[in-house]
Amino acid sequence: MKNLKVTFLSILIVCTMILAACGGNSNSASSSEKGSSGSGEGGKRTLRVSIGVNDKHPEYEAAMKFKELVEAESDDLKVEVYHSGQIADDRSAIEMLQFGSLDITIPSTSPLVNFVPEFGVFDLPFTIPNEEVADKVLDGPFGDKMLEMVDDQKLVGLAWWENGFRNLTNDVRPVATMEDVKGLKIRTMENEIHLDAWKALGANPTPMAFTELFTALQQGTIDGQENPYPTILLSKYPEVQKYVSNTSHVYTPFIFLFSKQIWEELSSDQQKIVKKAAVEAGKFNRERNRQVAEESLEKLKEEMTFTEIKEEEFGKFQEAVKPVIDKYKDKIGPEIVDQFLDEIEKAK
Ligand code: TK8
Repeated sequence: MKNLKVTFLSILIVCTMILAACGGNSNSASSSEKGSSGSGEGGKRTLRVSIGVNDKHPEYEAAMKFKELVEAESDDLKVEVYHSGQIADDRSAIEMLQFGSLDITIPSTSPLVNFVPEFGVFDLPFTIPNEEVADKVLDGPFGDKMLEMVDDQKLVGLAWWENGFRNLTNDVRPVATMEDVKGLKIRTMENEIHLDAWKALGANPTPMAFTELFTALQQGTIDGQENPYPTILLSKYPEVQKYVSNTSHVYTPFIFLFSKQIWEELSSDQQKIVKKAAVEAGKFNRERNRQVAEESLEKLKEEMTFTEIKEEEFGKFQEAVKPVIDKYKDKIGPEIVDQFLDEIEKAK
């Protein structure tokens, strides 16, 4: 009996060693056949893209555009798009890229703060005033610098896509003033700046992955949430929320991330094709997202009670969150925050 156990164990060890030698861990992102030259071996490969929003969302449309552009340019690269967090929520998807068990994810920048604190600059409320300014800041030197900043985290930042301006919905009361926000149990992304901002506005915020949000709204474990109009409409929040207000309290970019480990296995031609497609699909995404945001607001006004927040009330919201901006300036990096605010002023 003992001999049998020893034989079995030695077979097991040998198998593991063989597997390790050919680097084939079962959940490696994409199958590859070694071949062409470049910065990596290149060869045939299927790139898996993970996004959290569903297949009705403009981000999904753009991910399919990315697939189309890559497959048109390359015979070796195939792209598979997984929506609705089928593979993972934003934060877990970023971790999978770091391990090389997923190729691409295009999350909101807010969960990325848990990996690169400087990205908190995009969570400072009431900073970017409109989409034109957002484009100038993201497509300028500041945007390039922030894309490079993920490098230390085994990630490659390739392009800026758009989630958009976030607006509050809830199921308790219309929100026209800060007074109306008091005590509302609001879900925020997993991001301490958002948590502190909503605390400063008098709400009772709780962090949660996007994949859990609809169920939490449905079960009433939370009163409300905040997202751009396309996400509110296309995730069917009018079915579980009565009130929506144009708080537009922060602009959230989507960032196109690639696993560094896998990136370095691509040939330089393949890297060029993927980069070009990510940027082009990003432009398509922003345009399309703005169109859908306008259409979504019109539909939301029919399906929910829409409350317009008055100019003077916005001033009170901005005043209330100022201490949050001061509090996180050091954590994010004063130089980064100053450059960001300068770029915004220049772009206005
Ligand atoms: C989707 C999320 C979503 C974000 C959120 O994965 O979590 O509320 O706005 O778009 O990134």
